[in-house]
Amino acid sequence: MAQNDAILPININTSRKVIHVDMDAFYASIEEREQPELRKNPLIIARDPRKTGGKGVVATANYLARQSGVHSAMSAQKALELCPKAVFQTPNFTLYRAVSDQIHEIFHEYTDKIEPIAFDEAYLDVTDNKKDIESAVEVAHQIQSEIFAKTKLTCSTGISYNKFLAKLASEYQKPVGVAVVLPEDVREFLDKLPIEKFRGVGKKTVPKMHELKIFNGKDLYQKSELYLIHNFGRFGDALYHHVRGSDDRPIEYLRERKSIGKESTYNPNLTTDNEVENELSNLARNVAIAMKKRQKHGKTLVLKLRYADFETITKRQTLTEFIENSEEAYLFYARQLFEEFGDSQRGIRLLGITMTNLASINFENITLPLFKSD
Ligand code: DCP
Ligand code: MG
Repeated sequence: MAQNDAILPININTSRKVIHVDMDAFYASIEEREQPELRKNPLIIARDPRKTGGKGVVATANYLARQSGVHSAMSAQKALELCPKAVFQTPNFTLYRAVSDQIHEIFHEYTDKIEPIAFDEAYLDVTDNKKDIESAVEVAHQIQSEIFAKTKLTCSTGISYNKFLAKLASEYQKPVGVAVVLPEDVREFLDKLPIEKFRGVGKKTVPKMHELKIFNGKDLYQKSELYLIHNFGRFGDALYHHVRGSDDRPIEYLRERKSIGKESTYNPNLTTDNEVENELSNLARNVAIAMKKRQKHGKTLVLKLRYADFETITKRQTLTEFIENSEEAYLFYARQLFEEFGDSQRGIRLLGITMTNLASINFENITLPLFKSD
């Protein structure tokens, strides 16, 4: 097929700032942190094949074990043959999940636009970040330092203007790497990249690439869009764009709720403290249910009330600790605010309780139950 099909200009959006974070030898590093004596040995995270009759696969291995050729997804038996001196450690997913939550909390200090890929890996869109840091490289440095300070674990970060390049960058200098791919460096960076490093080019595609004499980014770049579509279908089109440094996939983040609340209007108006107490209790219960559903707790409770004459006031109570996530605790603080600022005799047409200053509940910041245990 001809190589000189009409070249359609492609628009490359370089305005975003994307960081890809990937923890180094994640499970293995956590186990080494917990048991420092493991560090001297090749360490394989898998059930010991000598105890399972040879079953099981390797989740990951520390860098020492990797020197013997051990890698993720290999059978544990094969890993043992390659590295007989290795220590085998059964994975502890509860612990890894908790560390993952911890690093996500750090990400959230910078942006809520987080797309998790695995326990230890995420894309962050820091174009507009919460700390107003102009440089994405600076954000990446800060995240890396903070992760290390809080977890004693290292990660690698890649920074660029899209996901495809950011991920390649994070792999570029692993471990403990920070690599940036700027628009002006894309050509040089991708030209020399082996074809198997391109996203989606796996074991099955590599032989076909080689058949077509495509060994690296430079070879790929020479091929026309039609040629690549002809040979690889839709994936060929993606490759055509990627090798030009174009990738418009957004960071697919879950929108985090900034607050969780419930309100009700009353007709006729509430006119006694008893009625108010009952309604606050209903609202507190519903807020507690909604908070539990989203696995959140918060430090601020906001009481809203609207009087018969439509005057509306909101009053808040902020604690230094997370407020216990229960109907009793919410009712306690809402009642306190009402006693201080409310007046049932004026007639109340609306009440609301909202929790803000939210965080995800994890093992580190869980509040001890002061009101009751359930
Ligand atoms: N994992 C797994 N099975 C796989 C691949 C990975 O159970 N086939 C787990 C173990 C890893 C974690 O996911 O620790 C993260 O995967 P990575 O591919 O990021 O590997 P590592 O973090 O272990 O090493 P690297 O330093 O190469 O990122
Ligand atoms: Mg990793």
